[in-house]
Amino acid sequence: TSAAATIEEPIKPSVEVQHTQLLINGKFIDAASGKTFPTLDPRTGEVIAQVSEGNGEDVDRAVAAARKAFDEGPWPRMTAYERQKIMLRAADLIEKHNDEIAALETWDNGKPYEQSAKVEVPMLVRQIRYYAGWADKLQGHTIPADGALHVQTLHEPIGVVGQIIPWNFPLLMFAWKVGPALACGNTIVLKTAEQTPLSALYVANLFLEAGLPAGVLNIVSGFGPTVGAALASHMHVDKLAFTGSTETGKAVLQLAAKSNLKTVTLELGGKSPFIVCKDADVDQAVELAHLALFFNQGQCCCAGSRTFVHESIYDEFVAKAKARALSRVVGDPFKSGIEQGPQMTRLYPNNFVFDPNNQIDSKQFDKILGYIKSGVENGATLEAGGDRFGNKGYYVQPTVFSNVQDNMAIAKDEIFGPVQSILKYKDLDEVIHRANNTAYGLAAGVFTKDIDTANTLTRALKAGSVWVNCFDIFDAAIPFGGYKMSGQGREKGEYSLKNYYQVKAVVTPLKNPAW
Ligand code: TXE
Repeated sequence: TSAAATIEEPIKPSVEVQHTQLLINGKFIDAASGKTFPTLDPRTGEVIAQVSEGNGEDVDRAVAAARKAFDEGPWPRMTAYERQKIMLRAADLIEKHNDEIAALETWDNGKPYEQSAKVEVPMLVRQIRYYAGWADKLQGHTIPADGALHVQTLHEPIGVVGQIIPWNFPLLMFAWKVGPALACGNTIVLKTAEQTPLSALYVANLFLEAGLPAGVLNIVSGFGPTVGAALASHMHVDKLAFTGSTETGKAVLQLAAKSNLKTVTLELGGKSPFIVCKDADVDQAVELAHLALFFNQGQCCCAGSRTFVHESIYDEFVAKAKARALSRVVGDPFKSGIEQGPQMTRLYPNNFVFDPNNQIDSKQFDKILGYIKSGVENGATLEAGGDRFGNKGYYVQPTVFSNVQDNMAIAKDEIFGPVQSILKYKDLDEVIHRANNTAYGLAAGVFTKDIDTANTLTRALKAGSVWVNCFDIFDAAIPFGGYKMSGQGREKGEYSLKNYYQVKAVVTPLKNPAW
């Protein structure tokens, strides 16, 4: 890969954009203001479609619809089996439209089409089926309390759930949020990221086709300070689930506290360590560390963005990591065999007038290039990459730094791009201390053949997920979430359901305690 490489004419996606309006009360409708915003193709910065731009009034309308669908039913009062059947039908429809949905996702987000089509849409289907499976297995307990009492717990849905999702995995974030909320019988108002509004609208329409009653799933596209903040501070939203930056996570938590104390779950940023031990097979470790960082253009909250390598294999590792980054295939994500597409682009949120020459806010792209510059200035060794890729769109060369020190910005901040920082360590206690010396705690990777080393590290690392000799395993049943400032609560798996039901204790005196 080189800076001089040119990106060819973009391949035309084989899908038409069908849904661009807000989804409120079972109908696709214009925003109250009539306003729209463009969503961009990160390959070129060109407009894919104009999408209805919601505001506080639309949030009110959507919350009212969700409120009605919850308070008057039928959704929370349907049998669990009925809810399950609707979710399973939706999963079947999503599976049937796999390729269109994948094309939409890649067009809007820039991730490789093969990743969308073979991994992410199938994972969306798997998630919905997984949660459908839970719908009829949620049950309370009977509790042996002191006294002549019959005590039981009912697990009841919380009510109207507000959900705010980011742009890096639009469909998977949709699945992680909507799946457990629906299984537990809640109704939803979801805000997609302004960068990637398209795929969720398409999939939501399939839920309607599958028989989801009106008002159960509402989608309000738009910007954070308007739609997102309105949801977080809404008095009739009972619970909020958010995935995004730590900074915005703090803001929504405050809005929730200042309004109606809705419960909040947060999945935030990270700076996850990937620790390569001295006994590791270097070739395997290089490949896994490469994937841990570069997957999805480096735009993963759990990216293994601090690669700690034992000093005895450091030089060999760096040389091989460099070679692997140089061989990473960057290009049009619709092309077969592409490993890395463009970075996400973003728009100005407020009163912006679209002009392709000067209004694109290439925030992610500029942020990444800024961090690369800081790495060089701070004295890290640039082994590979270091600049944009090509002369069009928002592609970044796979970049590798060695001799990275803990206090450098590239080792401390979430870059959210294809920039690997390789750090050297001497012994286990030292690397445990350094790996944990961060405000984040989302994930960690451990690469070793030694069971004792693995056991020590898995217990010592302060992170919500520790992957041993693997990384980025996102099975529907495995919980995911952050320690420290990486979040609150867990998504996926049985643990996620706790976010979406509340427990009612029912106490009844026994008339005849003898029985
Ligand atoms: O995040 P935001 P951005 C990190 C990553 C990235 C950085 C900035 O480092 O470079 O955050 O990305 C909505 N009230 N992650 O700016 O703003 C917003 O519209 C309510 C990590 O995209 O947090 C979008 O729907 N909502 C991450 C969502 O929040 C608001 C994924 C996320 O956007 C709001 C994304 C407000 N005031 C970025 N402001 C991860 N954990 O995976 C914005 N939003």
